[in-house]
Amino acid sequence: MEKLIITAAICGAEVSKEDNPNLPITAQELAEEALKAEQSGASIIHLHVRDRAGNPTQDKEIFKKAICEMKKIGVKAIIQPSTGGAAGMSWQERIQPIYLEPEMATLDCGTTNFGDEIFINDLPLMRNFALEMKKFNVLPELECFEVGHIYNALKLKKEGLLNNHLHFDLVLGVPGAMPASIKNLLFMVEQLPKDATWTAAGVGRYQLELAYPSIIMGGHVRVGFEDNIFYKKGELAISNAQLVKRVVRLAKEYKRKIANPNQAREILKIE
Ligand code: KMH
Ligand code: ZN
Repeated sequence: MEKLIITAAICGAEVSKEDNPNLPITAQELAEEALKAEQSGASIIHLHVRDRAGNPTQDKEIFKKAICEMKKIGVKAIIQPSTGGAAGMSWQERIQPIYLEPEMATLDCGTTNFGDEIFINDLPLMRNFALEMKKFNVLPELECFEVGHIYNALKLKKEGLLNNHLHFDLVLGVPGAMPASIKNLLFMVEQLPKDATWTAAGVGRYQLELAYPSIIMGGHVRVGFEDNIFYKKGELAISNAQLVKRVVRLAKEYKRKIANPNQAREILKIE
């Protein structure tokens, strides 16, 4: 089995310091959190950023500041900005980090209910994002919140809008979207092309529950405050690194080795 890529989704757009005071917000906090997550075993940092008030933003300059700070303190992990931002943002706002030419970025593969909101990703938006990512040589992580989203991604591939390697993130457990269960994960994995790679991201307590089957099935794992702020029931996580370390321990039990950032690049065929 190939080495395990652990993604740390360190901040997200929906969680606040009131929910978990350990949430990183400023460029410096994000950088320190990313470095600790990487030192604990993460090889991808999925990145959202916040404005001065702590609200989600897709401002290119704020992304730039956080990424520069990360590089400055020695983060070697793949930095993967979000192009999802927060529900309700315009596509023009969301697309901004692509123009920093990161190695990777998310590409959300379909419209979905997102709690009380609607997260809009129609095909014209997806085509536009895919085209821009192709132009700037950014590897998309194909975010699928529903099984039909996989087929939207495959449609983009058929239309020639995606690079050769396909990497999916199967996000299960968002309220209003595909519930998190091993059966649903397996069903989604069965729809993927054989040569694709995939990560599972379970929301809330399902973060841990989906980590086990992903490790065994040869997938990869995403953890972090974006999807889950607890270490266990009633106990807030103290850091993203704490959540990463638990996955490393699990992988060890299953004899699955952990990919370092360059090994993750190899697996994802990032040049
Ligand atoms: N915040 C969600 C509405 C992504 O990063 O691409 C979208 C999201 C997905 O987080
Ligand atoms: Zn995200």
